[in-house]
Amino acid sequence: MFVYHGFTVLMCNLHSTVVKTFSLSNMNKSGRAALARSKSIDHQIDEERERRQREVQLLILGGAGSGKSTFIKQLRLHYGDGFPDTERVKFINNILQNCANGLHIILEHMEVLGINFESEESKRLASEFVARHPRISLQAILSKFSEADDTQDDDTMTLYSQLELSKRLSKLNILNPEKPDTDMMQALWNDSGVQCCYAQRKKFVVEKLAHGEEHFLENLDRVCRKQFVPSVYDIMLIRCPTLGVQEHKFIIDNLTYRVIDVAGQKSLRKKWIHFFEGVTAVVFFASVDEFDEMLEEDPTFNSLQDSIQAFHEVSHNLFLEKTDFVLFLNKKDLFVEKIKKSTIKSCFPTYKGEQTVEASLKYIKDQFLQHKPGHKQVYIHVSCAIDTSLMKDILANIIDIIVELNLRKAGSF
Ligand SMILES: Nc1nc2c(ncn2[C@@H]2O[C@H](COP(=O)(O)OP(=O)(O)O)[C@@H](O)[C@H]2O)c(=O)[nH]1
Ligand SMILES: [Mg+2]
Repeated sequence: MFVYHGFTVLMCNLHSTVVKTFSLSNMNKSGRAALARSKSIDHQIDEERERRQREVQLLILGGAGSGKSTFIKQLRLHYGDGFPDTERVKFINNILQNCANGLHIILEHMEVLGINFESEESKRLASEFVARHPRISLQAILSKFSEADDTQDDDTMTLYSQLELSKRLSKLNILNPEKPDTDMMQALWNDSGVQCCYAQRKKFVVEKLAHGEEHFLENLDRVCRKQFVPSVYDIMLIRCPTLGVQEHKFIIDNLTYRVIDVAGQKSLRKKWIHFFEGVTAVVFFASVDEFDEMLEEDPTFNSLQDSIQAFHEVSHNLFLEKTDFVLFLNKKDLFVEKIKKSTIKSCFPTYKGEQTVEASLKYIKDQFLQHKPGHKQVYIHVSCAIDTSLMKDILANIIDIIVELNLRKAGSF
């Protein structure tokens, strides 16, 4: 598909040379046929140019869990179908999986912290729950992903084959595991030992509970009801890693936006390059609250430093030389909470500024900007992707920028 675009551009150039050599006088039959052909090509080129002027392509990049898919959900809310009830109910299984994952983390920490169940019955139920709904580890998914991927020749990977890969993974039944038993989850959640452990969640060491997992567990009665229809806020809080590539289409003010959401895990980033051609703008996500966290895939590497490195690499990529970037320093809400107790020195040992939100964010912004090529325009937003009203304003601003970038691109045809 991308090769076809390249071919069309080449045709445009050749064609304009051909047209200039035509003379209308003393034209014979074959000359008239050539002129007709030329007109038809002209027409096709005009159509292609118009189509391209009406279409923009946004590539969403960034580390795992940084907010890329949430950004697309916000686009869908404000500029797409707005999540009618028939679509919302499709998220129920994801929400129950998030609850199950949260419960797993709590059960693990009951052992770590030496907390007992209220009754022998709960203890038995916990073992049954763990056996019936084994924990889906990200590492297990990633290794399955690379197994399925091994058969692909890296140089020939196309959008099509990436989608094929997603399909194959879904057949492995890792991404859509069995629906967790709601009665079991409710019984466990109501156990006083489980509640006692949950109350001590700030002490969790093996893995912290995600914001969404806390929210869904605290609303377990509601999400387990038969008539449950997830709210927009519920949908924004779901954590469901994107492993393949998802393409979303939006039509906004006569412009078609093709938005490409890719996997963010470090081991899958080598695939990003396959989507660089024809991109109008890259929207790059980084979680600013990760300044004191290590990568799940590589616990020796700081997550925010990893984001800066990935930003450096893509912003310097030759395929994206003329592509402008929108940078989201996301999860400001979690950052604000964290900065009350810790400093960004764990990520930037030479930082000498104050331990305030403003000073720390300014420093982080500067770190990213120092890693971009000098000529490249980078539009920065400090954001909270789950906040629908804030995102409404940010999206309107981004759409203005994209329209302008597209006009500039059209001028260069
Ligand atoms: N508290 C908070 N959570 C966020 C924010 N942005 C995304 N999340 C949550 O972080 C998790 C991962 O987000 P997602 O968009 O799936 O990340 P992706 O891997 O980059 O696509 C989800 O549970 C989101 O609800 C934010 O700004 N604040
Ligand atoms: Mg995602």
